[in-house]
Amino acid sequence: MEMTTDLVRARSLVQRAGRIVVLTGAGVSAESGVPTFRGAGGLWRNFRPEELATPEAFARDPELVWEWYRWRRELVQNCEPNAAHHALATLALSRDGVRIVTQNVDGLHARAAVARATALGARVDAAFPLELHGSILRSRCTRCETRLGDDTQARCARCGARLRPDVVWFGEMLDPDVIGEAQRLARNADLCLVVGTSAIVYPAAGLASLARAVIEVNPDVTPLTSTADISLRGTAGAVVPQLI
Ligand code: BJW
Ligand code: ZN
Repeated sequence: MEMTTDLVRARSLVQRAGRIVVLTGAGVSAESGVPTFRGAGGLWRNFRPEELATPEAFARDPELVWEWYRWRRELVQNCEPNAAHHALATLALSRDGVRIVTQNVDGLHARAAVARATALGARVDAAFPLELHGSILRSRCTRCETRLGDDTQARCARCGARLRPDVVWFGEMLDPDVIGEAQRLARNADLCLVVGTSAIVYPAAGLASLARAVIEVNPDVTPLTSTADISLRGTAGAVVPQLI
């Protein structure tokens, strides 16, 4: 991508912003090989994600839903963070006041954070994302508070109830502490950098409009495009490293 006027303006906005919230979606992981939800390759056995990522689907057919999640766990474990994850981790580690807030459940921001922090000899915390929709790498009990790392057992060792992926499905509340913290960060931010989200799923999509300025990075137009201060049409892996 050549240095367009928009890219030059966007770089200067990033440089001048004191506080930045980075809001990411599935598009940031597309170049790592993780399929997005709503684009080509988003289907699994002809199911749309909206048909499987719901409490109703899990109640109806937990084995089918688990099969989808096990397939996705294995897929993301065989993917690597890409240039966009690494650039964002570097930004968060190299400056105060930058926080990554992700809708993704794939753990790739956290893996990039560990890799960059190790390389820079920095503390990793600043680059760990707030995970709005949880993580497919964890399971949790459907009855008690038990949470587990990657695990294949079907039932909770403590209470015997069925385990489920530790993610937020449609119609479920986000963790109030997590969304509350994300909203506080966005309200105080000079800039929200929105990368690779269709911006149709709420309350995550509402975060951008809380910040003073918005830069969007997406190959396609989204509901945020018309109100964004700068809209950069391109892929995360190509644009984000040039921006930072
Ligand atoms: C690239 C690229 C490249 C491609 N580089 N970019 C207000 C109005 C209307 C409805 C609601 C509302 N408030 C709440 C709702 C209901 C609902 C909702 O938002 N529905 C809308 C769809 C209309 N929200 C909820 O249910 C939420 N809960 C809630 O609000 O509780 C209170 C409540 C309950 C009941 C009623 C009302 C209120 C929970 C939402 C949970 C979302 N969960 C999922 C699944 C997580 C687990 C899993 O992964 O299995 O989260 S759904 C799925 O969508 C996933 C994602 O995080 C999320 C967002 O998707 P994302 O990341 O934007 O991906 P895509 O695929 O949509 O887009 C990819 C983008 O990347 C595209 O734009 C591409 O162009 C781009 N791209 N390649 C950069 N290389
Ligand atoms: Zn339990």
